[in-house]
Amino acid sequence: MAAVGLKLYSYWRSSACYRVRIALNLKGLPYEQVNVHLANSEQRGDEFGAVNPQQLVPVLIDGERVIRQSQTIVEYLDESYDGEMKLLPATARDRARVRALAMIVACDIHPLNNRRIMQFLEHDLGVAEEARTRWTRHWIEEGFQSFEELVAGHPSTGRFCEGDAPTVADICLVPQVYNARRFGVDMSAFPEIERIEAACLELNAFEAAKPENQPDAG
Ligand SMILES: N[C@@H](CCC(=O)N[C@@H](CS)C(=O)NCC(=O)O)C(=O)O
Repeated sequence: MAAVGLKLYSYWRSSACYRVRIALNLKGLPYEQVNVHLANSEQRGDEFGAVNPQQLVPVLIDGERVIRQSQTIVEYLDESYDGEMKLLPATARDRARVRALAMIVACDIHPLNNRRIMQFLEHDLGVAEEARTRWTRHWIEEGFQSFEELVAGHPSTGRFCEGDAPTVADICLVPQVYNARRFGVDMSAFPEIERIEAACLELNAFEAAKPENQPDAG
């Protein structure tokens, strides 16, 4: 199916949006980007609230369809469009491994550290900056330790998390490494993750999706 008029509600620094941008690029799908400025609370306004009552980016518009949740969007794109490559492997067994890796990031790391959680810790619970940074690093490091163990030396790991083509595992991993660096996590403790990240960033699809390469970066 040819893509007509894909539109992504996005914020440059959001790692969930970063995942979707990588997926769109890997699939070779052109899209229009609508910037939702999270730091200016645009996600809480009526306009965006009508698009996503959860007040979260990303949201993908595909014609009449509104698709929410980054993992759902990535799988929707993969299932709907042939594109240049498949983002999930061909067998159920390999898909299970890839999805489990992706979920370490999407379910067990990112939700503990995203913006609204950090703001609640700060404004509602009065947690000081040093403790908030410790919290963020702790959950990233704990998740990355398991991720590292599951990819280092595993026979299915290749140039990327699974074999020699990028999958949803890499799509989740690279934005989380970006966040880890932002919060001062010592990435030398995770050499296999760093190796895979470097392999991904050699691809233009990952490079072009980087936060600093977005039109709303600032
Ligand atoms: N599970 C959601 C998480 C989305 C999410 O947390 N988005 C963040 C940016 S990464 C957001 O929009 N935050 C708004 C806020 O903090 O107010 C997904 O994967 O799409």
